[in-house]
Amino acid sequence: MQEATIQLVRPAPLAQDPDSATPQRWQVAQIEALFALPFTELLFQAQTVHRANFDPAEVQLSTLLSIKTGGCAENCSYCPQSAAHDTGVEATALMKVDEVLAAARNAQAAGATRFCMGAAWRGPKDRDIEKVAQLISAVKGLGLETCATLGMLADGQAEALRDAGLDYYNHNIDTAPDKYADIVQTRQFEDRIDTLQRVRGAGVKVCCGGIVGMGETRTQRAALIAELANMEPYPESVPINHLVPVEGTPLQDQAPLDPFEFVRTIAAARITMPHTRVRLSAGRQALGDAVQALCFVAGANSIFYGDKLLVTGNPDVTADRDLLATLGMRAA
Ligand code: SAM
Ligand code: DTB
Ligand code: SF4
Repeated sequence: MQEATIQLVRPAPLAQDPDSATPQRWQVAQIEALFALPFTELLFQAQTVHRANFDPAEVQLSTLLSIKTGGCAENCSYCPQSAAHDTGVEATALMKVDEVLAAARNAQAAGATRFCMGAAWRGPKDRDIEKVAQLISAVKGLGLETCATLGMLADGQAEALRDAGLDYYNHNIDTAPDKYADIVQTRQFEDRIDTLQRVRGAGVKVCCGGIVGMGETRTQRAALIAELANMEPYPESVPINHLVPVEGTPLQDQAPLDPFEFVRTIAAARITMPHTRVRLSAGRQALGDAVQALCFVAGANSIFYGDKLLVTGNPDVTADRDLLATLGMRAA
């Protein structure tokens, strides 16, 4: 019964793109067909896939720390940390080991299992990598999983991070390939793919997702999910951010996305990437508890946990604990 329903939206054998050297697991049109399902049907399918792979009551908790804030040379139109936008975010130096360790200990005491260190760099210099390597080793020494997001990596840098104890590298593709140039002009979509390949090549796990609510079409949301799902292998961790429109950025006045469309995006990620951690990332404050609960039904099973993201707000730790308790869910 369940299998028959799934076959309705994913006919076998899959049509292949004749120009592609490797088989495309998902065509954009197939993912659009998922988005077009009745909402209840889509959530049923997503929950079915979710239960086959995860305990549906468990949520993994990752805490973020901005180890080097602001003054970034890239012009990402969503980002409050770009030097190109007047957002009032002050540029800071890289944090010291003892400051980072104190934050990591707090996160661990609050129940986080992964600690993600973010730096507002276009890409790190080799001397930055040496310093971040010390931070990674120190955090890893606490028994936390480590994640870093430092921008584009050059040859050898992913290996150096791996040797320091890095478990995951976050590097988002952010939007559909054909929307990318509207959102960022200082780099190309392919630059992101190059770094992701370096991360994979070094044997570091990949955390890669995107942002929805930037004025993209539904087809472009489907294309974002297709790009992620067709990675070989697909990322171990997929953060889905809802745009936080920050004053001073070019997207400050972007109209909010229909929340059901956000939930559909989560469901499409779950169905197309059955084993990945799908993470509710930026924008949870605006989503509210009821929409987040729908996202858990749709297969989200990770959140950014802690009172702050990098520079913008996040639900506070007590609110998240209350939400999980209310829903009868627990930290993984
Ligand atoms: N500089 C590095 C990079 O771009 O990969 C790491 C930090 S960057 C802030 C990490 C991610 O945060 C971006 O790829 C984007 O997905 C997300 N992000 C930044 N600003 C956001 C916003 N206003 N709303 C939603 N997500 C945002
Ligand atoms: C991700 O996908 N989202 C996080 C994390 N990876 C690095 C960052 C969200 C940033 C939101 C805006 C801010 O606070 O700067
Ligand atoms: Fe810089 Fe990353 Fe922000 Fe882009 S998203 S401006 S690369 S910190």
